[in-house]
Amino acid sequence: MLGKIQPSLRDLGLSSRPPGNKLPGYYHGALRDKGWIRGIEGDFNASALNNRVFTLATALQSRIISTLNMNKAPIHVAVTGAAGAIGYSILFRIASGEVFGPDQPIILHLVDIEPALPVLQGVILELEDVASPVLKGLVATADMNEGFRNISWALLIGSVPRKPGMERKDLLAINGKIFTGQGQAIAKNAAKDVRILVVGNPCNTNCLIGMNNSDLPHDRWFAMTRLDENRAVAQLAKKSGADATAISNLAIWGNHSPTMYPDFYNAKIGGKPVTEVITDENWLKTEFVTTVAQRGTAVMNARKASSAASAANAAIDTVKSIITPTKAGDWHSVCVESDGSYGIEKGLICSFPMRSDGKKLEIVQGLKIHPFSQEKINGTVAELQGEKAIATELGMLSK
Ligand code: NAX
Repeated sequence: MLGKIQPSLRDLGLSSRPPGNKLPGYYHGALRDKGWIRGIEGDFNASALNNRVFTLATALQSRIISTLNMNKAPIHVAVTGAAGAIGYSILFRIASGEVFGPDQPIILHLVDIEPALPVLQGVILELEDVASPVLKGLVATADMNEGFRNISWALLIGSVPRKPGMERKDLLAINGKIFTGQGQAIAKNAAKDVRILVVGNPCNTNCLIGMNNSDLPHDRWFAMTRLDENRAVAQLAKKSGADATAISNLAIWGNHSPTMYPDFYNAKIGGKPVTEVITDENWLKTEFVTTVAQRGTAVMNARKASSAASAANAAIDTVKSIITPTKAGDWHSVCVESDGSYGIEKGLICSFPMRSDGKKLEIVQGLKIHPFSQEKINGTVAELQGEKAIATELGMLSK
């Protein structure tokens, strides 16, 4: 029988993984010492290092987290394109508590189009089968008002993929319409604190369209270049032999497209400038930039499907880096509305080096831009300006 149970595992000083082989005693000891369990001595005999006890300890861990959830109000999180490939990867990680914390109850809104609803039913069955301690409700719908009601986060992933022979303008004409409607529906239905991450391509301009068709403050709108950042980090780690965690200050500038620019001149490996560690500057300017730019195509050619798990992972990294204070001196890539920093046209949704204090994001100021970088940034910004012109021509940017 369980007695008084209140705190989180972190409060107990417990990691989810007990150190060494002190499995049962580890949970039991800490819980008993703090007086948070009583009357289960028989089952928690610390000398009985056997599976039965560990299973019970693990069950207790879930139970504690589950009980804790009652203290916080649930947040509603919408994922569009929930029946798609990225949706299938991201939903289970959100449901695990990884993104918003193990003590934050979540109500997931799965939004997709009508024909995808039967598939969504299967996703719901599997989400139920996770028996997640944080997942407190599921809404599956093709109705945007219902889909965005009370949400604090919208991950706008759903969109129509580019087909062979389709121009960027054709894609914008189709997907822009989706984001016009979604921007309006989010503004009408979401919670006051709502924040929106656009993943569906062309994500920068879709974000611009959504933002311009809603009355929400513009600093709530983000688009995703974190996958490009992660790809760049992986390439630098591979080339230098350093661990991925040693790579810092890697910003993507511009558009999420092959024109994006991974700014290796301002990035660091183990605290040193990248160009001091990887002295082959020609490799950095050519092969490195091209590999990152063409990575999506490489995945597509090999998998015969576009990046999904790594894209879901990048979306999770993006949300976490928005809601968590950035490590001192570091930054991450997020596309936000340009305020004119670095001479980039005001109002474009552009990827910048960004820092967060856990609540608000800011563009990192004062970075020295190498002439090679400047040329690349000019190119990718010109592409964003072109997309904005098309969206304007299609009537998607006038309120
Ligand atoms: P899928 O084709 O597997 O899934 C898309 C889902 O969106 C489908 O279930 C579809 O029914 C749904 N959908 C279509 N219109 C919708 C609407 N109006 N409302 C709600 N749902 C709608 O694509 P997936 O691989 O999941 O990719 C989704 C999007 O992410 C694509 O636009 C893709 O280009 C984009 N990506 C963006 C990345 C980035 O870094 N920003 C990287 C990965 C990915 O390429």
